[in-house]
Amino acid sequence: MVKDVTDLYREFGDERLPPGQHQTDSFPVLSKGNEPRVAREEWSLSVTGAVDDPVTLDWDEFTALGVETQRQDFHCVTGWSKFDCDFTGVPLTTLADHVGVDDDAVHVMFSAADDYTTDLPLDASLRPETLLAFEFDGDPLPRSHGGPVRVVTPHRYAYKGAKWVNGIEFLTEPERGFWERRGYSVTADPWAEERYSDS
Ligand SMILES: Nc1nc2c(c(=O)[nH]1)N[C@H]1C(S)=C(S)[C@@H](COP(=O)(O)O)O[C@H]1N2
Ligand SMILES: [Mo]
Repeated sequence: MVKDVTDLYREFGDERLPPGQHQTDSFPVLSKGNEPRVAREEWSLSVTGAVDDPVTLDWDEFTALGVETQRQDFHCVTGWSKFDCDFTGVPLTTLADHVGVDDDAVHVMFSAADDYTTDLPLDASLRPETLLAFEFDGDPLPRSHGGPVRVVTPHRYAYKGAKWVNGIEFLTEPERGFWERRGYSVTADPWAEERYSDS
């Protein structure tokens, strides 16, 4: 069963396509550098910081948390949007319930095997649409798109979704990730065109 969340834009704007974006049917790849090769059997995810029970999950422990498939849109800050992407994965909210997030957590830092990081306020992170995705359109997520596991954030520009994700840290003070340190927006709402940190 596919949960269609493509109408989430109604919360943020009038049009499904955010301002300044154009639609594409292809799925471009945007990676800052080398694309790490990580096998499912070697992959693990550490969840640390302001939580009751820090954990490192392997593949079986991760997928046992509970998996769902969502139909989502994908908005890249460079201007392209791709509609109707079916991603299968574990919602971040499910993982957060598993570790127990502390009351003083306000922000989240995601890290990846290519040393990419990205940060997002807690409320924008803990939405039902934030998925740790491992399948795209029913197939294992291709390595170029972040396989074995990447984060997707259909309510935010796609640089908030760390490909090859291997760490999630709940923070009591905001910190900035790779692009956020280079001038990109912390909040990154596509319908408000929050592309840069000074806009
Ligand atoms: N680990 C990692 N995650 C990343 C990136 C990256 O370079 N490394 N690029 C980000 C950017 S800028 C975008 S637009 C999306 C692109 O995802 P795609 O290559 O699947 O289209 O991944 C984001 N996540
Ligand atoms: Mo991007």
